[in-house]
Amino acid sequence: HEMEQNIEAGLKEDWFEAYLQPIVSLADGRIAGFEALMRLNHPEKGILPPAKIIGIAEETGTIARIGERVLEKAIGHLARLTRLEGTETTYLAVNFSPLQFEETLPHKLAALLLKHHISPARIVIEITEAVLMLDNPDVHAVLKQLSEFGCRIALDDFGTGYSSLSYLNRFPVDIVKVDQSFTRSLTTGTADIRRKSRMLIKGIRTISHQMGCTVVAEGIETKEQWELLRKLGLDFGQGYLFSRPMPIENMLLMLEMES
Ligand code: G
Ligand code: G
Ligand code: NA
Repeated sequence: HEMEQNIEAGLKEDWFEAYLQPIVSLADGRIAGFEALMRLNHPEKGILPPAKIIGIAEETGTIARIGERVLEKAIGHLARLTRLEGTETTYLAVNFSPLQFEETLPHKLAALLLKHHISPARIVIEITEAVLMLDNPDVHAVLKQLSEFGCRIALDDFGTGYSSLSYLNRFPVDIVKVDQSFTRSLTTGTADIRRKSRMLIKGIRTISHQMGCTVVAEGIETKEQWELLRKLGLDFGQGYLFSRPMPIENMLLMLEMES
């Protein structure tokens, strides 16, 4: 399989990168954190489609090695951003596949954080329902350990799964990420669809806040969406309106120009 060969070569030749996308406070647009997004940058073929790579890597089991590589890069990037900003207020969110919750993960993460002098409180572990649906006691134990270590847990793509709500009281979730389809339906489709979307988002926000979670909106592409989500009481947001995911060098340049 061609993609499997690309993945193996990428691991061997160090072509995997962690792009960064800012997560902003909806109140004032200021950067609160960054989400790391995996990219496989092939020297001849360019950036290969991440969703496809992750799908294949989850089937073949290489996702654990890829995840570790991306985590390493992303934490290195956070250390560079911290040196530029001179503060330790921003956080780093990293996506994790179900197969990455091995017993050794907390220890490996702790070692990386120590090496880069980063507090665990600045790390957000992004998982989807797929991780929780496994209902695997070992996975739960690792999540609990990470949470006790001081990392926060974010539930990604919220509202699109089978039983999103039921996970909020059974797992140590700190952050709810409202799927980008909700953001899109706020400003597209009939007036009735848009009104119902506002009600759904408001409901998710109320439940999440009552459970002590902060709420992040995904896929914000227009000022109108930003304004609506802010009025609906969501805390943070990310999307092309603020910035596309970009390599660390571009992010450093952008932040330097803004300061
Ligand atoms: O950034 P982009 O939209 O291309 O990402 C496509 C999908 O891949 C998204 O669902 C995203 O959550 C997932 N993804 C991106 N980076 C990682 C990663 O490092 N690990 C895992 N498991 N998934 C990732
Ligand atoms: O599943 P997750 O939420 O991690 O997916 C993030 C994906 O969404 C990434 O592939 C990222 O590139 C993409 N993304 C980020 N911002 C936007 C946006 O404003 N619009 C769209 N369509 N995709 C976005
Ligand atoms: Na994510």
